[in-house]
Amino acid sequence: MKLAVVGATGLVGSEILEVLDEHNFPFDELLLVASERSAGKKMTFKGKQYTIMGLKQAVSEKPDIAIFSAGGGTSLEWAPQFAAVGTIVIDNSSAWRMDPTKKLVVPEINAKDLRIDDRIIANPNCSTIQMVVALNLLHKRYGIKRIVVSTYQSVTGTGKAAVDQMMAERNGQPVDMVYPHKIDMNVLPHIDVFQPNGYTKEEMKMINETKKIFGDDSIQVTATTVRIPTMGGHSESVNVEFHQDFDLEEVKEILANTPGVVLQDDPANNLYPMPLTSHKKDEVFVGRLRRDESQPNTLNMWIVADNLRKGAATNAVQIAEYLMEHSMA
Ligand code: A2P
Ligand code: 11C
Repeated sequence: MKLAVVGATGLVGSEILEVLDEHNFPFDELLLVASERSAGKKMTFKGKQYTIMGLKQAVSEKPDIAIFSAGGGTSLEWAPQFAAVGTIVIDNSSAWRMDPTKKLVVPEINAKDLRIDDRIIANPNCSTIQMVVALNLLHKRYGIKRIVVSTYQSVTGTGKAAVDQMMAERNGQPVDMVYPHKIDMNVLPHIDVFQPNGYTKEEMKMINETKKIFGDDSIQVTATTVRIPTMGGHSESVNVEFHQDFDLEEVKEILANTPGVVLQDDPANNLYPMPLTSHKKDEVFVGRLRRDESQPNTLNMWIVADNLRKGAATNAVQIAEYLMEHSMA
């Protein structure tokens, strides 16, 4: 089993390596791949030194699986070249997600749709993943009619340069601006680029990807995505209207039994999900469960996950694990 991590030097790439290590992922050979700028440099993983290679060399090595996290442009150009030599690409970028010929996979929900000849598999956007994981079994039980989501997203979602901007602002150091405004002590209602309809691309990803993952275009979704000066994970306020009415105690029971979800809902003891307590965890944390008293069949919930973990690295590694467990790679 030959595994390539493309974008190994980046924020998501290094998280992938951590998750592979924690999960004891069974590979025989590991290829660490980055841009030609990094090719030839050394990196250590599990006490072993690796020489970083460029994409051309990595393709010639014909890995069984390549987990890509090196931006959409790199994926568009290189994923088909890996696929052509028989590699299964698990892609973290947005490049292939809405391509009708590609699966958009959250293992807990739709890994069963994967087929032996899928060569490029898309990993959804982080803010989408944590929301659909939390809603998965509730959707099966009550049927989602409409979702209204507002996010509070970590600067780690933008990459290392954004973390550097926030910390430089906080420490009074010279700042290289990544965002159009200061991020520390601020809140930006702006993630990714604005679209002609006034929504941002991040908001449209939440809308379109949710429908594709659940395989249900009738689900109505509206989103406001917001960047906040935190690092541990993304938080979401989700208002969800179901077709059928629910019992709050049953909702809690369903969530407690939903794969990948940890219920943290004990307001009397100040227990609710937070980025600080979700950091470096693979699970999605759910709390603040309340009936929306302004409208029938409607639930308010608060969902937090480490965007670099379940939102990116963990989900991609879980797809690779599924492929191995089902002898598809
Ligand atoms: P490199 O370190 O050589 O630039 P982040 O989002 O945290 O900035 O990380 C981006 C990751 O994608 C890095 O590992 C980076 O490698 C890699 N990358 C960026 N552009 C390319 C490219 N054209 N080809 C291969 N890897 C790339
Ligand atoms: C953010 N969700 O937090 C973005 C990062 O489509 O994979 C991931 C972008 C993507 O800024």
